[in-house]
Amino acid sequence: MRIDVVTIFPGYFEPLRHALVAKAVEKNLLEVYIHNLRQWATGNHKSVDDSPCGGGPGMVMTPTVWGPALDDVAAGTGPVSTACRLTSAAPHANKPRHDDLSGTGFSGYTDTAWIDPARGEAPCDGDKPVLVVPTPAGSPFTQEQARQLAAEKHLVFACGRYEGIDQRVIDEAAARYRVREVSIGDYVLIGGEVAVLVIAEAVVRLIPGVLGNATSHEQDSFSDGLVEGPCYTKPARWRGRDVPEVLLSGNHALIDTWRREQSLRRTLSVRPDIIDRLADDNALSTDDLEYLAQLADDAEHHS
Ligand code: 6GU
Repeated sequence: MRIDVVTIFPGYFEPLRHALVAKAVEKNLLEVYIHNLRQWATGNHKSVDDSPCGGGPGMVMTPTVWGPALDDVAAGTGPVSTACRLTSAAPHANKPRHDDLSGTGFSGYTDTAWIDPARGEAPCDGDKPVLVVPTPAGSPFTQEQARQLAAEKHLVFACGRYEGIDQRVIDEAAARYRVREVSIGDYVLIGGEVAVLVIAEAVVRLIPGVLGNATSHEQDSFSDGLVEGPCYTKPARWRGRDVPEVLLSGNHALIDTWRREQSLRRTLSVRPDIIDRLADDNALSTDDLEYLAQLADDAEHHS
């Protein structure tokens, strides 16, 4: 996968040179390029914003800078043609590793183009890169979207600051990109940079080969719609608290049932909306429903 990020604060993306994303870069599963939007600014002050049409507070990022920037990122032209790849901060990072997947038959992401017919996209649009525009006015970013983005070959992130980017930039970019305006939650950040770090981490960990254990994200929160229950490690007793006995029983059928129940219990407690939705979609088993009914019963007897 290739990721391009356009921002007026390239320094925000230093964390990508560490930990998991850096691992993906080291394993040649990922290339990351960070571009300073000001490279496309003209005029003495290299300004990237202007006052909002119709009045109001703050500033709006101007289409005359964003337009050429996104053209160059899509085409690999201009400053993009000579941009430096982000490198891992780890020593020896650019030497091949014993677990390097290149040449092991992993053949890229061509078969899973994510098309959104609701946006008037046609199947041939699958060749276009996905332009992710983080904004509190976007549709909610979910684990399902992370999975879809992880199957893409080329993601471009456009970080807005101030009140946002002139909407014509986003509308017009649909000629060269599949555009996704996404929000990471119901609160307002100062700019899109931190949201891009969040989205990039959620996506990169799902690229095949990035996580050590191929099945470890099959058990993630949200992979089956529920949040995960609690987890434990040794020692079996710590400060007078015991690891739940079932986890030490070696009975994997019992353990699976217990984990499912813990997951249901925690989801009901922190995200009752998820339980309601899964029930409406008939996505809960008879066992699940029985356990939830039992929880409701217990709650009744305690009140
Ligand atoms: Cl994606 N961007 C900004 N600027 N603020 C946000 C957001 C994104 N998601 C929630 N708040």
